[in-house]
Amino acid sequence: MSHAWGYGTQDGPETWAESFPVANGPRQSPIDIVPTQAQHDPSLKHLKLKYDPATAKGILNNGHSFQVDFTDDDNSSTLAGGPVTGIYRLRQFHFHWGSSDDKGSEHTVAGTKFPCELHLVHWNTKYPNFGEAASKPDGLAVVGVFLKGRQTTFSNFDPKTLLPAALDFWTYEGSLTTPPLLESVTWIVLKDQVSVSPAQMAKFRSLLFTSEGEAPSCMVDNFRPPQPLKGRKVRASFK
Ligand code: B30
Ligand code: ZN
Repeated sequence: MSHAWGYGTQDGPETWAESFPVANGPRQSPIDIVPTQAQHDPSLKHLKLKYDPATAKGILNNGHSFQVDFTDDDNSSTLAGGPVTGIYRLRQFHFHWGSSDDKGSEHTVAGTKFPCELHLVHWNTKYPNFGEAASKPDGLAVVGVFLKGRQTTFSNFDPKTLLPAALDFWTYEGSLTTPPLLESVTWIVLKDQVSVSPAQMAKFRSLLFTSEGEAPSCMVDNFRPPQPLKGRKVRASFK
């Protein structure tokens, strides 16, 4: 599918507010996470992620990333615990990455950028479907995982294989990081990074933003930079 927005100079993050004024809203994402400013919250539950690889439907280049979609008509693949109440169903996961290893993540940690960031997107089952949930303040929960290039194997589509061993996280109230930038996301950003091989990063960077017949443009630097915190508190699940 194609969009009126993108990541270029003419249609990139600096221009999104013209069509999506919430771009300047009170709870926009991503943010720079400053660990020394985050407050450990002992009341945060441990994060429960249950993923059934059989629910993976297919893979799609959506013109701004690639995403893997999941069937979400039952609770086969879910997120619970952490900062959220109730059960959230996995809808899709996708990535944001850079043209080189010195950038690419959306969230940053004390200013540090990572080469890639995975987003596992879930919706609150107190709403009837993803579309309804996407406009509610507690409608979505996205788990963010930083990826760095390292010699390793990057196996299959079981989302669990995309996660670090420990699930220590930071959490804050934010938004979608692409238009429509809806302020409906409880962000759960994992502290530990996952390694991907340089060959895998090269494959990400060889995807195209463009459709057939257009002048090819590599899909790189598809990230929004950190947005103002505007008084929000970031909580940490760990000391
Ligand atoms: S993110 O995790 O904050 N980067 C959406 C979900 C998660 C994030 C950003 C956006 C989302 O659901 N957007 C609306 C649906 N999209 C999805 C698509 O298939 O391709 C349509 C759209 O934007 O208008 Cu692109
Ligand atoms: Zn994303």
